[in-house]
Amino acid sequence: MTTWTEGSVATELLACEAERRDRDSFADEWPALDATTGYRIQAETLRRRLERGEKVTGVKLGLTSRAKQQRMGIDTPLVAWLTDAMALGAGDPVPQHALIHPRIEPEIVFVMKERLEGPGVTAEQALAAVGEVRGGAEVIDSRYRDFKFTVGDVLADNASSGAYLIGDVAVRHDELDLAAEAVEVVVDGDVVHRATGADVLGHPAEALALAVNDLATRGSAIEAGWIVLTGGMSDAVFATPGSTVTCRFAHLGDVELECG
Ligand code: 0L1
Ligand code: MG
Repeated sequence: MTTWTEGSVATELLACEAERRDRDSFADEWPALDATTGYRIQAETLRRRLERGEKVTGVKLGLTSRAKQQRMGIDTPLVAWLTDAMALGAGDPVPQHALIHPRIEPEIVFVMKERLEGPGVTAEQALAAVGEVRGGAEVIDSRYRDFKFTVGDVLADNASSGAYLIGDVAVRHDELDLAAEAVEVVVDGDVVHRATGADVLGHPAEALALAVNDLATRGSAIEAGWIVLTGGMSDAVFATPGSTVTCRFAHLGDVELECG
């Protein structure tokens, strides 16, 4: 049996990503891989991403809605990193050539106008640091077979990061009732999921506060200009090649992805 270390798990997960290879959870081979260890491995994979030239563009939360928690069987919200290598532009298709088994989920996105540093940040204080609110779509991917993982596994795997697309409609947070903002996930014309901002921890600003307070425990903050994906509002849908997935927000416009 392989004896895993934080460094060798980081190497393995980045190799799986580069080779589009999935693998089993580490649970059987390293039962002690808990959330704390997962975050340390995540920090090491970020260090290696930056070393190869990627730039941090922001932060993503995961498992902030009941729909996502129930699907993945984990009820702990996750915090992870976004880099410029994950950013998609309008009209870009899902990068199937680089991903293993991508799925798409709708997200409420904050663009930060001010630096935010925990601990002790409330949702109200967090919202005051937000410049713009946008709709978004995250293309999640997992290096674990069938997206089967423990909390330590998924944190080590940067919370299933893949790619993300931000919509082109921007509003100020005080122009919109964010808890009431509705989204439909439409696959080839059929609505398959519906959710609202309230599905994200009651209000997406609660997710932002959670992220910044959690990052503070590891000595990090959220910088001005960064984006924050507040977590899948609904369950994700498979990015089946040939299909089109639209995250249709009530006031934040359509965020559409061709699945390649
Ligand atoms: O694979 C997953 O679903 C874990 C990451 C969760 C992403 C999200 O809830 O936004
Ligand atoms: Mg997400």
